[in-house]
Amino acid sequence: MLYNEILSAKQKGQKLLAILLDPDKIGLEEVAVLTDKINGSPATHIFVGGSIVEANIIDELIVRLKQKTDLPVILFPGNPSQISNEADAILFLTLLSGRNPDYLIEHQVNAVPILKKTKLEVISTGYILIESGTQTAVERVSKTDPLDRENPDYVVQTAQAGEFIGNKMMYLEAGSGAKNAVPLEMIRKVSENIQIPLIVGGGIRSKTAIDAAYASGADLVVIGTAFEDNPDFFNL
Ligand code: 1GP
Repeated sequence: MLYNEILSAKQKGQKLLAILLDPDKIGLEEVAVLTDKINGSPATHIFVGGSIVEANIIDELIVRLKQKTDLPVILFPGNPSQISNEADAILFLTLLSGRNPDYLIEHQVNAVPILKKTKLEVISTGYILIESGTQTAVERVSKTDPLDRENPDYVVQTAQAGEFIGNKMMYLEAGSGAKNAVPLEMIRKVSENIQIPLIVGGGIRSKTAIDAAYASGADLVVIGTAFEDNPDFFNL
């Protein structure tokens, strides 16, 4: 099971890296080349998802990915229409930073009949959006406000609430293409106060920033835009 592998990596102090592919932003004809780059990178996982993707594109994208890589593919869905049985697992997200019931329970309920027809491993994941300097797609689509980047204690409290509710992982998100990534001090405080694996993403654009996130306590870092903009990002 993928979750057990992630948990065991955390326990051993092995850091994980996911490359996020947004099917809206990449053409199917690019997949073969991108997968070669991913195979030559330190990535341990591929996340697939975006705020406004159609399901039929996702299926085809994952089929093509799987032809070229053995890395696990985990869905990172914006809504229940983005579920594909071609993937290995799904982050079953709860937007803990927001107060929009659609993203707290409505989408999750609607996803169940779809998930029941798949063999996807479902990984309950708390999702906390942190203010990043400009409005991000997650804020726009979810119609929620991010949490204050100057108030790490409230973010810790939110992450702990998610852990008490039963989330198996926690995702600190600045938003794709964020101007400012999640503050390192916030990563540190959250990681010191939860036991479950900590994912960090949004606005991370350099190897130095990836290492700083790991050093602060991130177990898995997500890279989307930096790889999209330059598929040779990891070879520089
Ligand atoms: C977005 O955390 C991911 O959900 C990745 O963000 O595109 O800024 O790398 P970037």
